[in-house]
Amino acid sequence: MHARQAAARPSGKAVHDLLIVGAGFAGMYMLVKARELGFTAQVLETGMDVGGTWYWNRYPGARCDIESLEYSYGFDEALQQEWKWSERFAPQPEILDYARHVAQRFDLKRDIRFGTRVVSARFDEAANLWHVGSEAGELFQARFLVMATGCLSSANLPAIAGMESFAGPTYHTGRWPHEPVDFTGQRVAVIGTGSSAVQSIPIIARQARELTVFQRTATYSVPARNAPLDAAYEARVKADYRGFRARNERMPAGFGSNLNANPASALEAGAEGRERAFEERWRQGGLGFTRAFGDIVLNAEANAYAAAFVRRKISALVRDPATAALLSPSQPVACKRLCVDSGYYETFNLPHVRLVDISQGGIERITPHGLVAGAQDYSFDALVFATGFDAMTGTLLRMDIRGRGGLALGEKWRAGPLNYLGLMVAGFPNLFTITGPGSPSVLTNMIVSIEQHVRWIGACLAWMRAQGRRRIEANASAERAWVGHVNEVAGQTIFPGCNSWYLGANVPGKVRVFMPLPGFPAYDEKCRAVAAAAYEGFELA
Ligand code: N01
Repeated sequence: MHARQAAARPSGKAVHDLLIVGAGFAGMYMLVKARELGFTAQVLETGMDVGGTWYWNRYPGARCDIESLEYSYGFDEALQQEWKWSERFAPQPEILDYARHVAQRFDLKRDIRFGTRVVSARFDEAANLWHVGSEAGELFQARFLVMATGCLSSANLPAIAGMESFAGPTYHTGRWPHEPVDFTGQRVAVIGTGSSAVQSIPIIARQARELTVFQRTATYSVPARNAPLDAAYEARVKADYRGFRARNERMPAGFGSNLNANPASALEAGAEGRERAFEERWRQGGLGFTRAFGDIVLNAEANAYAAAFVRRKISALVRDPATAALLSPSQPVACKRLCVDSGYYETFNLPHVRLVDISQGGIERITPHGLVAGAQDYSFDALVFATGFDAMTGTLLRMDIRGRGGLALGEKWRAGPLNYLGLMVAGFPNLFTITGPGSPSVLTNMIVSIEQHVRWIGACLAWMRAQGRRRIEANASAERAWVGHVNEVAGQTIFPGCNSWYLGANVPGKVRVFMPLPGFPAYDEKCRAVAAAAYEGFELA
């Protein structure tokens, strides 16, 4: 696979060097990187535009909870200098504009086929080629296949009896219509209280005549304190953007070097010290809340102090004590992904908003005019599923991916995802997953993890070309050891201690395995060491 050979096989012809599935931030940067290295690449994307998660998640109030100066590409100095964010936390339309800007700036769309859903991929051992099929029956071929399919891209729509019978419109937050949805004067129901619900509920409540929220598990949320982006802060960051990015990459979650993380233990701070620290973080807003002390996600007792603080805040914010109690979670804080809101708890003070506890029996059935839960009949005009995603593995497993000997990925992952570094799967040569399970991915700023993976894959492909290697595959024993390592690291945190989507617990029947790896810097170091040792843990041919 030489650049010169690549030039003789222009994109769009029979065999590409790379097929990249997905045109979100991962797929777009993978395309930039492939071109930079002189490889031909074709991106296949289900949607009709770039943006991935920001193309699909158009629900009211959708915005990023990583600060906008960080939730953006760092690979190109001119790009990061020229783009101007308007707010501390960017809203979805602005992030989508940014993705389109990147696509235009790097002329990406000529190598992206939109409206092309990949449904199958089969490795041809004799030819060292991946044969990839689309829903429309088209076939594509490439030497390498890169799954840039996102961690939260397969909507989780619960199978509730009577689903089809509801007479009004239904929506899923992750598949929101492209045309505006107006709930003015309507009775609306929202099922779910995760991040998407927490962001959309206050906005839907402003329009709806009546809003009923069906809650299975109460969620912790901290205020965003969103505001126009501070110009002086922006100037300071842009004066040394590279340094800022590098400092963020040394943070455990790949973001927030500006948050002054306190390494001290919450156990040693004393009651007053803890209250002061939590209060200060609450005032600042955002995910920096968990940086109040160094052990909030590591020690159950430290975590309990933080959790109790948020519960006290909920009691102070919500006037009706019964509603406040219902909104107060019992699991450790940040065990399920911490939410960041603008007026979530306060919304339940509005006279036309009510909260229904479905923690015991769930929803019994959907009816033509609403639903039945706890033997009670609820009526509404529109139904919003804010029920999340089949995270991390869902999108990959919905495709029929077959490696050596026709081995199906679904079969290989029957007991949970097995791979090495979250990047490659034994038995599936020349197939890379960007931010796959077993990598820090969803526990980090996704763009930091994406850029790290794309750099690693690009360097690996360039190295293989230089070495005359045509095939790379994770070694089965390296893979087993890696999955053990992920479990061990996760076991040292509070993360596996509740029914989160990190564990697949939100999808009925999904194997319960903790999928992401906590700790970006150590992981990045490991990936570098593997590459420096001629891709130790991989088999090359
Ligand atoms: O999904 P979720 P999400 N019956 O899985 C409930 C990212 N994100 O779309 O907790 C009744 O968190 C479920 O209940 P339970 C972020 O990483 C980021 O909100 O499983 N209820 C839960 O309350 C986030 O974590 C941003 O008991 C059912 C809710 O639905 C991730 O995406 C914004 C149910 C689902 O919550 C996913 O967030 C939005 C059923 N059958 C999303 N099934 C930002 O950047 C599920 N639920 C801010």
